[in-house]
Amino acid sequence: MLDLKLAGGTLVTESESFRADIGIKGGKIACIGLALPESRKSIEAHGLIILPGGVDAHCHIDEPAYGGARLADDFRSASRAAACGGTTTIVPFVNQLAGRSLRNAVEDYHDKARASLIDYAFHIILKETGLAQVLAELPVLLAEGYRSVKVFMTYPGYMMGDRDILDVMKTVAQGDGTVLVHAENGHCIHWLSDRLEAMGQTSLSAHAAIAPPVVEREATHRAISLAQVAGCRLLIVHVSAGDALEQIEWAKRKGLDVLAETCPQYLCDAIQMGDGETWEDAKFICSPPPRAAPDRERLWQGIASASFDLLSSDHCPYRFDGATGKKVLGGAKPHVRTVPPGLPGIEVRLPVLYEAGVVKGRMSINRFVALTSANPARLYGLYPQKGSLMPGSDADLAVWDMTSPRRIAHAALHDACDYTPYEGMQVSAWPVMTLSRGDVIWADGEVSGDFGRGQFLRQQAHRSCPIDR
Ligand code: DUC
Ligand code: ZN
Ligand code: ZN
Repeated sequence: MLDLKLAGGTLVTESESFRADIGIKGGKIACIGLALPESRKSIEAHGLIILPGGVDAHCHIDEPAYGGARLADDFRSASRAAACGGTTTIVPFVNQLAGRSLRNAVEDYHDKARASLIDYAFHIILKETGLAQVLAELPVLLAEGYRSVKVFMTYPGYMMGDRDILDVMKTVAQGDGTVLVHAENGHCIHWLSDRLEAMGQTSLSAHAAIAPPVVEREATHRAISLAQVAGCRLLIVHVSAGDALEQIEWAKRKGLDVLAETCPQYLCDAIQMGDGETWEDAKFICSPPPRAAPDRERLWQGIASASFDLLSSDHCPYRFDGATGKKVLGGAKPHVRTVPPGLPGIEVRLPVLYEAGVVKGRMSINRFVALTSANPARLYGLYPQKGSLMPGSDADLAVWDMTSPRRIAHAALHDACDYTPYEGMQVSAWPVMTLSRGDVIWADGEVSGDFGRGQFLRQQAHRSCPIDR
């Protein structure tokens, strides 16, 4: 006897789309087919499309304040918003804390994550100091399933030199992990920023000029070279520019172990600031900066040619109003140096990418599943527990109504931020029901399920989940 049956829907995986019922037992997918055993409960899914729940492998939740700015979301609100947008697994970031052990930071973050509605794994973000202790602690943490470590090539307090990055890469490689790199050359950014400021160019429109594609391209190539020297698997996160993508394609052609991620804000025409003079434009400030149409088109080509391995939200929700978000340092007009970079996007990631990608004919729905669910699960060692509709996988499902167009409005979203940069964007489809390990947690516009039901996921060594290139 099954616990639950979803009957009459069309199932979509990364490789095919077909009509079948899904049987669920003990939180797992028990069977798929057309003549399933009896079930205690049944959900009618006729006319609906069933995808593996989304895996959002890049989101910032309840991290320490940076420059006085605080993220709006804790695990409760972020996991709620994720679920309402069809995402069933999140991978946010533990931050190394000054003067504390990494173990301590991981334990703190576990305490915060106990409020989650959905399952989660953790990446670790490193700072520029305390490396000796980090290198001593990492091997055990990697073996325990914290197998992805992010380093920065920019930002005061975070910007690591090449030698330190090499040490981190070697240690992570020895623990079968992946190094994530924020690839922007901080020296160039600070130098350009000083020069533009001296010329009086401090409006938000200067952001793109302070961090132009060459700054991303150079850092991307350097990160690739460092990873090659250290023999480490590398993932370049939030790629925004065609020139950076070219370096990644070069590395992939050489057979290097290099993976790449981009995000909706680098692909969608909707992400366009005005002249940079008003606070409204702060809603579009993230790093790297969103580029113009030719770069967006180049990234779409990279998606078509499988140069990108995953699509994540980089949800980084600073509130627009109030003193702890985008306006943390205030002022009558925004100043490019003082607006914290980051956009909210955990709930809209899937509908926005479905619209801009599948509806616009730039990728198949199966490729959409691969990039937003199966691949992130694979490359972070969570597959096939997550990202899959196979019997034995967790019954994490997103049930989509492809015939329910709507305009995105922050008022209808479920995060704790106070705006969406996609306000007013028309989308054709939305996940109308989300199941996590067989529990319905979002349906008919209502969130259900207990906060705190989410479980921590240890990342397996990526060699056990090879990614199809
Ligand atoms: N990098 C991120 O990954 N997210 C937000 C800001 C940043 O610089
Ligand atoms: Zn980053
Ligand atoms: Zn990020």
